[in-house]
Amino acid sequence: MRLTRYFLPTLKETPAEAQIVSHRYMLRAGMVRQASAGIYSWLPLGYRVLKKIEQIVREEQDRAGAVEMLMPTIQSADLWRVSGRYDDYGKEMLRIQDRHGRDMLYGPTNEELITEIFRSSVRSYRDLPKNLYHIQWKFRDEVRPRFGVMRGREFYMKDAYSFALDYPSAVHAYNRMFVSYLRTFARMGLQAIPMRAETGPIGGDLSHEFIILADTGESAVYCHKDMLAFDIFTEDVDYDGDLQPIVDHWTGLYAAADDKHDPDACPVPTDDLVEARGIEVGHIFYFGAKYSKPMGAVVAGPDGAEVPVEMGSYGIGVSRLPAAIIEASHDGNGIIWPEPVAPFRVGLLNLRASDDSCVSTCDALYGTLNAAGIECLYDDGDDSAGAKFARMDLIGLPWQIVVGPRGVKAGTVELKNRKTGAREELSAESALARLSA
Ligand code: 5CA
Repeated sequence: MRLTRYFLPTLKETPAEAQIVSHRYMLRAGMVRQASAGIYSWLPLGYRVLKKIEQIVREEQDRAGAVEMLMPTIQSADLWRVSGRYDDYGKEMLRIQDRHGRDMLYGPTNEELITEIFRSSVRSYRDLPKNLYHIQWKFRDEVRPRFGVMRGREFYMKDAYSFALDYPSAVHAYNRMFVSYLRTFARMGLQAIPMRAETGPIGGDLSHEFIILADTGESAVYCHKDMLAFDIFTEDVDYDGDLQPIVDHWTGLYAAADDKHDPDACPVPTDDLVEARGIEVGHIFYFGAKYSKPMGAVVAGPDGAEVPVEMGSYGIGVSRLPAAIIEASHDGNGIIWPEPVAPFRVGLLNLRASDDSCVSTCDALYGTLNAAGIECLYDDGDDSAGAKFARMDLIGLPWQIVVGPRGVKAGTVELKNRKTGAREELSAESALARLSA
């Protein structure tokens, strides 16, 4: 992509309303724009990151055996009256009336709708287990939307819903999502710590939040200090096999979110307890028959008797993740994207757009990068070198190839690694070989 054709409205000034670094950088790097309180437009650069994150989430859900579908954003209030949550959900739910005076709502989550879909189509235990997910916009009229997309009112969530015949197979479904979350966040370069958590309006008694430690995190969290030394989980897993040992390993040490932490009953000695702040990037729930029972989602078991299905739900804050990743990976000059979620892998900088030899070197490199499928943002404009360096550092692409008149004469370009800051003078061919490796 040529920068002169792109839409990258970066800001020099730090926006006054942004209190945390991810919000500042997302605004300054031209990733998002606020449309109204807690509601954002995703500009091209931010949208590329969102799509990359969404795709990683999708691949790991599919790998774990979940099946993708799409439910609407607007739901009828009727189903929510059956589950009892129409009143329980309170002011966070955005209620709407259509022209016929029917009560509708903008879905804050989808337990009711998916249970209804399941109920109307599945009758026998032979069709179980199932896990259905979608990635869709949600709306919660948060009292305090803040920190940009971190706590929005409209936000993008992956929500999966599992259906099982009995408790053991419901736990297996839960474990599948637990393990797939470890892999999902690891692929984004994040160390997510599973922590025992309250279930709030979703319900149930077994629940884990997946937390990224960050000073700016909204949640106070507590865990045994040895959890911080756990290796990021990248193993291949057999999702049909016994996942309990993996879950036991990750839940064996104390880790709890604020609402589950009781200082008087904490089993960890003070010296071993880490008190920190964290960002909740995912939350999984097992809630048995909380929805299936009132909504009549039953199947005939092996003995012919009807039983309500055992359910769980599993959320990932897809639109929160770009901000969480920035909180975990930045420096004073800007964002440092981990490669798998970077909007482009390479930034190509022509330091002298008026110099024919710089232009031809850059154009050739750009062509080769495109042909090799290496995503490249080519700064082909005529800003000063300083402005180009600052912008590239701000938007945080993992690699920069810098082409200037002196290097072109000597037959070299500069390859810079954004994360380490390491720079190397080398031929254009060697730079390409390095990126293709
Ligand atoms: N139905 C369940 C699981 S599908 C559910 O809604 N869970 S949740 O309420 O915990 O939300 C799932 C994830 O969405 C959270 O872990 C968080 O990462 C993200 N999320 C929740 N509220 C917001 C918000 N206001 N802004 C951005 N992300 C949010």
